[in-house]
Amino acid sequence: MILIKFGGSIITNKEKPLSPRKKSIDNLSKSLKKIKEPIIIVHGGGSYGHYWSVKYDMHTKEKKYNPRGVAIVKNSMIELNKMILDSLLYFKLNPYCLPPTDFMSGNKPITKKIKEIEKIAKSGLIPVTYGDALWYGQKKTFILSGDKIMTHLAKILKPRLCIFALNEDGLYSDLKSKKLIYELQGELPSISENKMDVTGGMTRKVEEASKISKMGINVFFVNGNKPDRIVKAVKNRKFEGTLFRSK
Ligand code: IP8
Repeated sequence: MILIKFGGSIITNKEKPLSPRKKSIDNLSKSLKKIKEPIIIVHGGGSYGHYWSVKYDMHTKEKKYNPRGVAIVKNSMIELNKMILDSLLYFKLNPYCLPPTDFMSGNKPITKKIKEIEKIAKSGLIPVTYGDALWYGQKKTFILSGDKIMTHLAKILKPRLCIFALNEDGLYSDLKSKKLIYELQGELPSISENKMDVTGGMTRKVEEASKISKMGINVFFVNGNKPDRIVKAVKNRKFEGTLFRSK
């Protein structure tokens, strides 16, 4: 089984609020058609969830309860999710929408529910979930990142490979020269940040990838604008991106 995260910057234009990148979404869907193994998709918030989280100031003060913000972030994620589902359906794939409330109780994953996701994936459906604003008791909410979902799912389901589709070729050792890091094991590179990203951007991704690779699972950062690279990695032909080799 393969876990794939569609990063927010690949499915939306992060520079412009509420702007989907429909062509990129379609290209990703089309290439997934070539993967015969069961897959689970997680997607990020991009200029939908992150935009509203910033607008409603939900990213700074963890303790401030903002029901209006929660409602609006959730609604925007459903809107973005619907575009992904529509695209997968158009390319004759069978997505099965799973809002994270289906397998999370507040900020805790529900093991039994997550195990069910594997069964769904193996039954010919493609579970699709996403980062979201979640309620977790009394007047508390938090933004659950799709990257964190990847770690929760990987820990319980032990997929063969985790893929993060980014808007870059992978991780660069130097941003100016864009020198790609082909392989990492253990050591974490330093990362530059994107301000719109309320859940921690590339730093968070690298942290989660490193946690997953320590579970004995290979993690691959790949350019989602070149979805054939995803297919090649799944088919073990070539890793054209950054591979966090499992430990
Ligand atoms: O883009 C965050 O998910 P991410 C989703 O995977 C929201 O970090 C609602 C901002």
